[in-house]
Amino acid sequence: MSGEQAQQKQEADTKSGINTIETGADAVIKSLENAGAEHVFGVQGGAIMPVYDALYYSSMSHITMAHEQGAAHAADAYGIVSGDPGVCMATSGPGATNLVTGIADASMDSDPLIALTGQVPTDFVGNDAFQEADTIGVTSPITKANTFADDPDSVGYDVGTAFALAKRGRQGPTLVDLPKDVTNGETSTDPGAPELPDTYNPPEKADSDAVAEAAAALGRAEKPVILAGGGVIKAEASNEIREFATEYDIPVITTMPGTGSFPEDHELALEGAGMHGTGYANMAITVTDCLLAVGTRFDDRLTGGVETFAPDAELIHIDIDPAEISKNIEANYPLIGDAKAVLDQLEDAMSTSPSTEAWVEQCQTWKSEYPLDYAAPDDEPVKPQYIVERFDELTDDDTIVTTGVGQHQMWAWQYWTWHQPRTWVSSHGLGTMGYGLPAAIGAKVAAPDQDVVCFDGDGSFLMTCQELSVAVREDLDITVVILNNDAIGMVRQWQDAFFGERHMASEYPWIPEFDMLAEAFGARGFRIDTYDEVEETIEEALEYDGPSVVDVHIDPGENVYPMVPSGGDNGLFALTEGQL
Ligand SMILES: Cc1ncc(C[n+]2csc(CCOP(=O)(O)OP(=O)(O)O)c2C)c(N)n1
Repeated sequence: MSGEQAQQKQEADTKSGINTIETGADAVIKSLENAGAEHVFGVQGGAIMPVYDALYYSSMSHITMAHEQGAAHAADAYGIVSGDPGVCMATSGPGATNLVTGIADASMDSDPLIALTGQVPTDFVGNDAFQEADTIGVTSPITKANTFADDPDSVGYDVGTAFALAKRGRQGPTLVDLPKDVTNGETSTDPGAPELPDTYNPPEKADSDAVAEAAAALGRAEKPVILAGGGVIKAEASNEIREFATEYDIPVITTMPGTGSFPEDHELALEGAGMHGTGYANMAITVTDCLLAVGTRFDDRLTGGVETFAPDAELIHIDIDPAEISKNIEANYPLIGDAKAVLDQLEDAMSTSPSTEAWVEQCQTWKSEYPLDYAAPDDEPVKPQYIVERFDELTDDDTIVTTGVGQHQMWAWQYWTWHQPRTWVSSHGLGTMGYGLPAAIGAKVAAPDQDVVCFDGDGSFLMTCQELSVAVREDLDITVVILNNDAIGMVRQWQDAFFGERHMASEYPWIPEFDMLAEAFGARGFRIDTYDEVEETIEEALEYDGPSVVDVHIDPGENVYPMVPSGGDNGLFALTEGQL
């Protein structure tokens, strides 16, 4: 190392942050630092190199991912766990298009994320230059806002605005496309703290007359239910939900993104409703006469058929985004505003308490009639539900769980007991296989003191398993549990139920030995084939201080129940295939 290199290295190691702004790239990094960002997930490449060069002196750490999709999912999970936008970065062309799945995922789940993409120099745009893609065009439908930076003096503001927009109001992904001449261009402008555009004023409080009417409707109800969506967690309104539910004795159902917003060991918890929700949640949501829905977009996996969804209920819908009101389900009492603020308003406006004693008792009866349950005979392969339960019992309540997409995701959701917000990190709206491992990396970076367990499917793991190299390099203590059924099981389950058992392209005649694959990456690998091996292996994997993979060979024939078929009636959930 030359003397100059050594001095540079020493300066970079002090991580003092950007002190002097000389280029657009410096302004980009300074803007992120001003916003309080601490980590960037990304992959290098030609058009983004000036920005990476500025990162050399930054106080932020950079986690080099194996694939840009991994960078976007890691940043997305970081945003879910920390509440602050996760930052991902990629070069132009394939770097940017590789981010697209992760950005779309964040968009569907309203997760705070900022993507910075390199772009060819402005003069080359439109010439089919090397690694040119129309990133703005491609990401317009899947970002809350995206900007083509056109001036070194304003590029720092563009990044600050994108950061602020990702976090404020209805959260979501934003993107700034950074042409190389702009990031290389001279400027000395410090963008200061991130600022929202003057034109963006997300609502805070709801109209007070509307709140009074909603409070009166709730006071008259005999069978009220609270439906807590992802917006409750995003708005930090979990305490308000708990206080409201407890004060008025109202059972609480959580949507999948709302998981963790209400503790499932509470007697009023009915857990999740919808396609693979609990029988008791689905009974309650079908029979309720007043649904207080908070921060939910009434996704079709939750509602089933809209005609049969909560057919007898008056709907009070609290949401920060007016576009969600009556989009899928007609709202009788729309309350537009921040979930936390509006719940406070509603609480103040309540003059009568609903009398819910008989209703709560009815919900308890459903709980005992339709418990989540599975059979686990000794002479059959290990059941996935048992593995989820044992991990739950052997870890702390604040353990963060990430997942891929498929049956394993549903078993993790159903059989884990959720205690806290920001511990369930999954791909809900987009349903992205491969989300689990990079999400575990992002979650661990956001919360280094919490355990992180990723439940994955063999198919989902194969989509992003290269990110294991990152977990090893960064020495991240995460445990990946593959519920391995030699198949893309959720597809196989649907083929059995709806496609005459024709297993077209859903079974894997050969898959890698995942424990050995883990070891090849430098992680610890474990394998479970029988119940006898479960306890000791789980303990060993959890105790290992670094990334580990537990390849659990589960019963390949196991299916997820309860199930409401797509577009079906939640009240007619099936407990077995024969009932579908
Ligand atoms: C990227 C992507 N491709 C395809 C699908 C369609 N899909 C949904 S679930 C599923 C099966 C997932 O298999 P696996 O990860 O092994 O989990 P399992 O269902 O077996 O638990 C598939 C293919 C998807 N959700 N995401």
